Amino acid sequence: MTRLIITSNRLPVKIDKNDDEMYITPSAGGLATGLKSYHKANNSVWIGWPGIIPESEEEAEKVTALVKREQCLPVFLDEELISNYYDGFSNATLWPLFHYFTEFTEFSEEYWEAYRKVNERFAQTIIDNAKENDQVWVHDYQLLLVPQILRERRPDLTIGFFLHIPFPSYEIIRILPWREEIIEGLLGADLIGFHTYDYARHFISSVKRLLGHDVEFSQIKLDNRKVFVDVFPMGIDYKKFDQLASEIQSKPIQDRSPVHQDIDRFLMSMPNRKLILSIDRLDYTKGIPQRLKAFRHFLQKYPEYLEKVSLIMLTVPSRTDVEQYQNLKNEVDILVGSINGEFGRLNWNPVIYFYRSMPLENLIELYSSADVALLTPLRDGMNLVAKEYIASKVKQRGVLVLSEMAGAAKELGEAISVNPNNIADTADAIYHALTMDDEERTKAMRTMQKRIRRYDIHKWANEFMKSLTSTVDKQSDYHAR
Ligand code: GDG
Repeated sequence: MTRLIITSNRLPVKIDKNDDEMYITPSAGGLATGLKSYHKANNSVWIGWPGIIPESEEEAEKVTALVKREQCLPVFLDEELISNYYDGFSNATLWPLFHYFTEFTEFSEEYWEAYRKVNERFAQTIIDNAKENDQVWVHDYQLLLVPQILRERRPDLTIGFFLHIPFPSYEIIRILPWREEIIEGLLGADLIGFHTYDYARHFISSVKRLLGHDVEFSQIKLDNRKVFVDVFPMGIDYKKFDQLASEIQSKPIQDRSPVHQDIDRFLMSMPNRKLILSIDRLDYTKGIPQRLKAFRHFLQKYPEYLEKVSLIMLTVPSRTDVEQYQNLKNEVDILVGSINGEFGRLNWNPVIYFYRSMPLENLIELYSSADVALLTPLRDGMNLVAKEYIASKVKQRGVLVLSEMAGAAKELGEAISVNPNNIADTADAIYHALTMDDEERTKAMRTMQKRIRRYDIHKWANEFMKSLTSTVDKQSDYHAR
């Protein structure tokens, strides 16, 4: 029986330490929560970093024992590797470059060496634990070199790779000093998956131009095998959001959580009060300053909404050791302060700003209460928040304003689409969302719900795995010719 090994930078669980006691908690984030049920149901093994640096052999053994109960195996990293591989090459080189932020992209041999070393360590852990003919599913930009290392040392394995962020155009990727190594790393896979057709197209064009391989119908022809490239737009656990949102909404007001009661009080304190919601990691790709400027423009242009509308902005701390993230935090703090200072009243803040994460229950309360979701990334591989908002709108009372730069925009044509760099247009889109008639709003939401419900996270994982499995036969046809 072939088994599946999943690997990603982070495990779906993380280990924390309180005094001397270690405990295990689920990791947040779309990939972890989404794939976890697939992982459990299919008896796979998940290999990744457990989120802690053990201080002794004994501690490392404890961590291993704890994560093993969740069918996980740890890859340990020390402080220096985390700084150069994770904060460095992953988040100060690949992340900005792949999101078209060339001005933030750092090139450092030291980062690159650490990246190679960690990819090697992940691959070796997989090799040490893989049985003959196992399947391996590698995730995301932190592990681009893993497929090739596996291919060289364990050609018996079937290797799939999925990229969660955009793959940029050739003109961007060519800037990278290690561009050939990165593409060759990926070509170790049998199947490479992307969220959208455009990312797949950019990848194929880079393969042709940088390495000169022949490509026929999304199949890259190497000397002795083919690499299959395909599109798998990641979905969410639709049922979970739909069910939790129904439960939350049917609770009597007095039984609701404190956060939910605050939201209720806010909405009921004045007739026709409205809430606009945005949720994202505090990341420069998410277009947070542009969104705030658009909201300010909206308040200037449509003063009838003063005191009537607030923007609840949940920004989750992220990569706080990287300089650009610290600068962004300052910029956002200043903008929020200046908007609230300019327009606020004693009993009303235009922007309600949280810089922290919240439990899922509160997230769903926010989704289900918000009249508008304003999601305006400058670049985003997919954007699962948009899909979660849609799934939580059990009564279809909500409008999605979505950046055309998010991968999700390709599937959500009924959303109000904006170019997030166009501040005036985004302000008008907010107005349009708030004034949309009931029928139009319900129809758009229903159509999007139908689509997102059908292609959910389970379907996504199953389709990818089905495709990966089918590459085995296709490869042997290729050999036979
Ligand atoms: C990358 C790509 C791609 C957020 N705040 C809280 C919280 N979240 C959860 C959301 C959602 C996830 O985090 C965020 O997912 P996104 O897709 O929106 O964005 P990234 O983190 O940038 O993810 C992205 C994704 O990978 C998957 O391929 O879509 O383009 O950049 O699930 O619900 N969860 C909780 N509290 C919070 O405060 N519990």
